[in-house]
Amino acid sequence: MNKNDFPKDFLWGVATSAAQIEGAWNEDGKGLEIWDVFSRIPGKIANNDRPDVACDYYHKYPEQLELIKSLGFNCHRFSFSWARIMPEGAGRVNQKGLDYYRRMIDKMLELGITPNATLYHWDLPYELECRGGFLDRDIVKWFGDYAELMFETFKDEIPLWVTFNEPIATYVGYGLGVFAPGRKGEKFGRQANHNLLLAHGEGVRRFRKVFGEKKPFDLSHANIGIVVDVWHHHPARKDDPGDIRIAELENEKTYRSYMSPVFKGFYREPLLQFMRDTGSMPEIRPGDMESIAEPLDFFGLNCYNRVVDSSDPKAVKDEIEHRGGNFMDNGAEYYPKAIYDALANVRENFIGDLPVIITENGTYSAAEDAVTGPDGKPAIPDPMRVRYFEGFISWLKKAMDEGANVKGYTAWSILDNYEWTAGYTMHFGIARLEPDGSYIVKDSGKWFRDLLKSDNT
Ligand code: GCO
Repeated sequence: MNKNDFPKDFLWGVATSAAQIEGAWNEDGKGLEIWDVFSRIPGKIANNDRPDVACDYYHKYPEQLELIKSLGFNCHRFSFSWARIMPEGAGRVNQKGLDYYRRMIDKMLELGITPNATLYHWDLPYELECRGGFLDRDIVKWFGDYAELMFETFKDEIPLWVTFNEPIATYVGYGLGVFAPGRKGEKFGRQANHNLLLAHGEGVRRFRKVFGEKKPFDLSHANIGIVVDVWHHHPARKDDPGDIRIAELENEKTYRSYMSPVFKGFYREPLLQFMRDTGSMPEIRPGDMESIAEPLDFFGLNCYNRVVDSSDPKAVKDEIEHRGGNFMDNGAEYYPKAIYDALANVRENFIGDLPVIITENGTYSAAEDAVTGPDGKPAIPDPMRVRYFEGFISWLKKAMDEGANVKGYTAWSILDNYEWTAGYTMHFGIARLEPDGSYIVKDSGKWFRDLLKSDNT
C-alpha cells in the first residue's frame, strides 16, 4: 500500500490542538483557558502535569511544520486558542495572538501544507467559564463573534474550517466533572451540549455570511464542517438483552446525540427518554433544532476504536479474543475495521454522501525507550502503532473502494503531547521532541514517510 492507491488530491495530514501543543500559556497577552486553571487543581491530572509548555509549538512551529513536511504530509489540522485571540473570550482582540497565527499559517502555506483549522478544541476562555460558560446561552453569540473574526482574518488562507471538535468533551467537562471545567451533573452536561450545538449552528451561519452561499466541497474555496468521534458500542453477547441495552443507550448518549441534531435536526427518542428519566432535559426553545441543523460542507470523523459492552467483563474479553479483534499491548482492542464500520454507519444513518475527512486516528503507548538505530541515530520502535495505522488505513481504503466519499486522512498526532487528564503519560506521537530540543521520528513516522514518499509509483 502507498499513497498512489488513493486519489491524487487526497489530503494526508497530522492533527494537533492548541492546548495540547502550543505552551506559552501566559505569553503575548494570552488569557487563561479552562485547562490552564483545571490543571492547577491538585489531583485532576496525572502527575499534576500542566499544559504550560507542552511541545512549545508557539515558538517551535517552524521546525515542527518542517518535520510534518519532511514525513510527506500535505495537510495539518490544528486549532486556534480562543483565549490567545480574545483574552476575555468576548470583546477585546489581542493583536499579538492573531499575528502569531498569521505567521504560523504563512509558514504552512510556504511549505505547501493545507491548513485545516478548528475553532474550538476544548479550551474555553476562563473568563467565559466564569460567566457561565456553555451553561449560558450567550455562548452562542460569544462563539459566533469569535468565529466571524477568524473567518474574516483568514478568509483567503484556510480552505477547511471546523466549528467544534468532539462535542462530547463538553459533556465530560460539565456532566461528569472529569474534564475542564470540572462541573458535575447530568443536567449541566446536557444543557452544555445543547448550547454548544446552538453555537455550532451560529458558527455555520457566520461562515455563510462571510463566504457566501454553500458551494460543493472543493479546496479552492473555504468549506465548513464539524468533528464528531464515533466509538460505536457493540453488545458483547449479541443475543443478551442486557448487553444490547447497555450498548444501545451508550450509542444514543454519545455520538448519536450530536449526529442526529446536526444532520437530522432532532434528538432521537431514546435520548429524550433518557433525559426525561434522569431529569436532565435541557432548555430547548422553539427554532433551536432548525438552527442547529445548518447544512455543512463536510463531516470530520474521529475514529480510534469500537467499544464492547457487557454487564459481564468476561463476556467482553471473550468477544474480543474469539470473535472480534485482539488486544494491543496498551490494553485496547485492535479492531481496525472500526473505521470501515463507522464510515458505513454515518453514511447510512446521518450524512449520506457528504464528503468526509478522517480528522483523527491514532493510538497511545505508555513508555517508549529510544534505542540506537541501524544508522547510528536514535530510533523509537513502536511496532504496535505501525500495525494500528496499517490496519486502519487498509480498512479506510476498502471503504473508499466501495464508495465512501473520503477526501482526507489525518493521524493523531505528530508529537507526543499534552493528553488532557493523562497529562504527559500517554504518548500518541509518530515522533517525539527530546529534552535537548532534537526530534526522534518513531518507526510509525518512518512508516508514514514510506507510504507518502514522492517517488512512490
Ligand atoms: C480528540 C482529542 C484529542 C486527543 C486524542 C487522543 O479530539 O479526541 O481531541 O485531543 O488527544 O483523541 O486521545
